[in-house]
Amino acid sequence: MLLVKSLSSIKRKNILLVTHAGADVDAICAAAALLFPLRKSNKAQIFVPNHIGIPAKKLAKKLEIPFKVVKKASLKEFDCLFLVDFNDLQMAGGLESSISSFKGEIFLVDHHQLTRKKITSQKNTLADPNAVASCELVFDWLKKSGIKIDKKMATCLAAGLVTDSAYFLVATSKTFAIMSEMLAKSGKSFSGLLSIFSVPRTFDEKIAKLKAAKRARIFLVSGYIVVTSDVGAFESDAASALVKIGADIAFVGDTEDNKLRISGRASQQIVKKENFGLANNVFQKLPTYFGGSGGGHPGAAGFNGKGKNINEALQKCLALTKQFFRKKKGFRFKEYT
Ligand SMILES: [Mn+2]
Repeated sequence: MLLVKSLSSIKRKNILLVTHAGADVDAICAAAALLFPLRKSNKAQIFVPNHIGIPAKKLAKKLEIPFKVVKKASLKEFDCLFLVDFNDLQMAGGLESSISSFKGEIFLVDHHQLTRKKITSQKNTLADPNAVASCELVFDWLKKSGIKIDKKMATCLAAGLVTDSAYFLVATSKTFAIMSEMLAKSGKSFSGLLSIFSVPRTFDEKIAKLKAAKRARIFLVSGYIVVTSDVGAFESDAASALVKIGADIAFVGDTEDNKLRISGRASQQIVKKENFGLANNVFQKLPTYFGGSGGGHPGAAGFNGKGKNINEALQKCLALTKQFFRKKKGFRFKEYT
């Protein structure tokens, strides 16, 4: 089933593992679960481009996962790269150009929707958009390579599964099977595992979510509620919050210094029942209009581009959503004011 090369055949190399910019728990954990075994017969380290998310940073500190946050770096000293939890080079932030000019071997492990531009060969790619987390794929890769998963690696894999499945909202039976095995191996209780990366909501996050709700524009698209809003920070948390309180799809964005940023979230119901995907149907199309890059998953996606007018960009998200539903029976549209 897995065609990718065995990890145990990689020896005496100088390896760099790279997460996506702003690494989340799944990204840093997938990288760590590869780092520890690879380090036994190679030199290996982790680079996180640009910045690291707060829960991921807390977890890395607690589990003593070594990593370096880098804005830019020459990668010439490395024999091979492992790109973890992304397949779009623009998600590599400041390392984008040094990765694209890298001459050595590149491996890729990821579960985001695949972009058309391939970074490396098929035989070095372990990518599956149906996997709940990159940690799920790393688990398969370790097993296939006959590598023993120790306590710390198990803790990492379990943490990545919990966070990227949105606490099992999008889990499959496989997620639970791996979770059960990893949690047992970690020697932790479930709440003990959560405490490794949970951070209390900050004041700013709470205000951002409430402001997003206050500024929301509410639309009816066929039978579904689509909400757009703008807020200066925590866009993705705000979009999740809007879905929690009733939206089927939420687009939340911000613009600053001619830079556009939009986060989208969609309910599992709309994803499953309508086969709607934020990455495919909306976010991967935004670069045509505003440059930059967009992608992610059916239920969670993001976009970074250029522009001063956030309303125009949010309206484009709405228009693309309408375009999807217009092809279906019983199309209706109105705004609730
Ligand atoms: Mn992930």
